[in-house]
Amino acid sequence: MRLLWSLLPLVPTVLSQATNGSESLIWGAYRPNLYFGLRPRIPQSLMTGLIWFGTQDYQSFGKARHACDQGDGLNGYSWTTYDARDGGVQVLKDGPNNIKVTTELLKIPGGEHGGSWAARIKGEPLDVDRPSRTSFIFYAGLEGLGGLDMETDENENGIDGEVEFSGNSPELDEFTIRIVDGPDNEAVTTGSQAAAFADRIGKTHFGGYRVPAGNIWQAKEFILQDVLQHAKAILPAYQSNPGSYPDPSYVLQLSNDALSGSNLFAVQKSFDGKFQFDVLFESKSAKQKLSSTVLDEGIPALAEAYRVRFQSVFPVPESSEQESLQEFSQAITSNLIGGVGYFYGQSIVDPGFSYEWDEDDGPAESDEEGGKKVKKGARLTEPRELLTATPSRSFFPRGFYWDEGFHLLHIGEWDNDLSLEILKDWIDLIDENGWVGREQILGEEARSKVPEQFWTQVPSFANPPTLTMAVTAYIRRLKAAHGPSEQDLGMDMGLGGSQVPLRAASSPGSRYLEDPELGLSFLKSIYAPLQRHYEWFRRTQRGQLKQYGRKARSRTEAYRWRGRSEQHVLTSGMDDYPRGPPHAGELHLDLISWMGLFSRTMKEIAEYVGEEEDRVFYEGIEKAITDNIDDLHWNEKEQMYCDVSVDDDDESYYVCHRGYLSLFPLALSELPSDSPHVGAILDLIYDPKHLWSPYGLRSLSASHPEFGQGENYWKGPIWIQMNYMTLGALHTKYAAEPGPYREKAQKIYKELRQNIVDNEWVRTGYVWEQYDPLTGEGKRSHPFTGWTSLVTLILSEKY
Ligand code: 6A9
Repeated sequence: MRLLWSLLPLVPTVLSQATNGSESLIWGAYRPNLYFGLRPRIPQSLMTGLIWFGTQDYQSFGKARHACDQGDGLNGYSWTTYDARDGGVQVLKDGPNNIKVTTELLKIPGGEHGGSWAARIKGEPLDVDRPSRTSFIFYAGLEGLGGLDMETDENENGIDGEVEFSGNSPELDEFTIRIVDGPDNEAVTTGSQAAAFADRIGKTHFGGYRVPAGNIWQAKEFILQDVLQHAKAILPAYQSNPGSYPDPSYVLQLSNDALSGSNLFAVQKSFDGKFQFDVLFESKSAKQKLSSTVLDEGIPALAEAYRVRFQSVFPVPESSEQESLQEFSQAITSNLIGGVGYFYGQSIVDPGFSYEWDEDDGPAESDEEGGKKVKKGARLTEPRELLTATPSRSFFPRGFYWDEGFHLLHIGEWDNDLSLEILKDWIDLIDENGWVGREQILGEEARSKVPEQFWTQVPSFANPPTLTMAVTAYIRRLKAAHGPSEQDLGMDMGLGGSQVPLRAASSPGSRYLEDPELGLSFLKSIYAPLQRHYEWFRRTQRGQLKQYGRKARSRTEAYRWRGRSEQHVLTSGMDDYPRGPPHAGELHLDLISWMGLFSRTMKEIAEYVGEEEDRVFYEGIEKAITDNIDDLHWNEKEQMYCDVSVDDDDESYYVCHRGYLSLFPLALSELPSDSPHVGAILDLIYDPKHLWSPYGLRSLSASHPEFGQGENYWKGPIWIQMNYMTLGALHTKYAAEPGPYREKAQKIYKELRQNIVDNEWVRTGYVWEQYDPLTGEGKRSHPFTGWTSLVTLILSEKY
């Protein structure tokens, strides 16, 4: 989308970095837990945010908006356009305050310190026949070294016109922030006691605070406290006659006082009806003077360029609904990328924790006896940084390991190099033993969104290894861009010659796709940590084979999730999916299948980086795994794949629960197309008594006694990632390769894809964590963009 800048006469044509380098990723909406929060990808630096409340009454102040919260009762909020390099547009419908808020961000490259940006915050009543009175506070706070100062003349009544701050920090260098009003803002002027407050009406109010290091993320508390103090100073005078209380917009104001040495500043504007104001951040070394015109012209150009490119990267099949599907697809993609956050801070680990059945030989020995070299007890780690997508901006605004593999498949199609930057950060989290925590709760702000009992991560617990899917997807794109064309390979797809669409076309300006040498050195740089990670899985999640007699062809490949409890296998990602009782001898079908995928992807990576010996090694393990999936996990009587375990008499037995677990060997393309087991799984998939619903595949068979029972998290509800995996396997393998089940696979593929697309939530744009297996309605956390954003890939058939 670099072409955008050629459309803008205002912006110098010689831009320092018109590439997809990491320089263009320094600024972003990297506080996705907030409705609108910009920060740079720098550990301690400038943090900005937006707070607003209604002034139609006093109560609405108690519901001031800042961090995304389902309890705020917004009628939806999502980026509708968002590109990490250029910026985007977000629409927030605040029904309770009768205001539709739009936040726009335009990133403007230039200079040596991450560039400049311009943000516009505007609003209009949702219902023009009802009042819409609001107050908006924009804040900027500086953490770490440097300074921030207000340059504007002010007095105790506030500020007229533009507000300017200047600041500096080691990484951002010198910058200014200006806050500029739109043309037609109106303040409330007619409320009760207007005359008494005339001097302050229509002014911009402000506050400056000295906030201790590491506490800027709590800006809302400091700022609203100031408003409250101000209100408390005014209101007692009216207490004798509550009917005489001033209009809230005259009272709920910042104090217009900034302590010297403040590192957090807030600027407040109050409106009656429609409004607009801009925040212009100028990086001094870019030598550009921004004005509101840059937004007037830049945002429509960005939105149009985005729309056009979106249609070519993620085409939606032709139908009468093509346009609305396109809009949905564009919004979930934008919100996924607009939901990328930058996190920095310490996390909590407990290396000594384990359940009694986690150990192969009974409970772990304690330190004192010298058996285990780990120290028990939770402790803080060194601070770590992470750029990552987030599943849900309100509920889960942080990184989740197995979610991220799917997010990266999607992001990589839009912005290859962004997906590699994120991947690299995750790979840097792989510790010296090869472990990565499932949930990345880095720093106090992230921790504030998590109940304490979930804070601690355990370095012997895993999560499905999905990150390498992002690596092999990148290798595919590289090959498409530089390898022999499909035509050369004698695979002309009937598209009329050489114009086979290359995936590389989806990431214009991608340095890592354009330069195969750079690509190769990137892959080589992540290869060793990936190997360490792989070995960690094979070592720590190994299952015992001794009770399984001579059944297994491979004597090494069997796996078991560590860290399960009686009720949950959180590590598997399918938290309450039915399993057998915990036992050191149980073997998990999903984990051995994931290890098959991990081995296959490592094989492909080894091949690409030219590690022939390793390639042969991974291929061998992959084969041993597929052998053992059949030998250990196939139950001929039930005609399904199952977990297995060991009873009190040391006899092995099957643990069979029809549902997502049964699909794994197929969903991860581990069965040959002509295996009769493919036929059995397809029957299970297509049976409405079991997994088939008009809304997608259910996690548990509708005929299972536990269907819909208990927590009912993974006991029936429809999850989009499992549907995506199954569709992918059908599309790329079982419906594509000749074989006895091909036709059935094609039919199921077509109908399942249609069922997903036909869902009501696709039409309304309200996306949820999961969907009801009987009605298709959204369930649990909302909005929840991760998982469901895969619908973009399903629509455009990118697997
Ligand atoms: C609980 C409660 C505000 C559960 O999407 C992230 C994960 C998935 O990886 C997993 O497969 N979700 C799925 O079963 C959400 C996990 C939330 C755990 C933390 C904290 C906070 O409530």
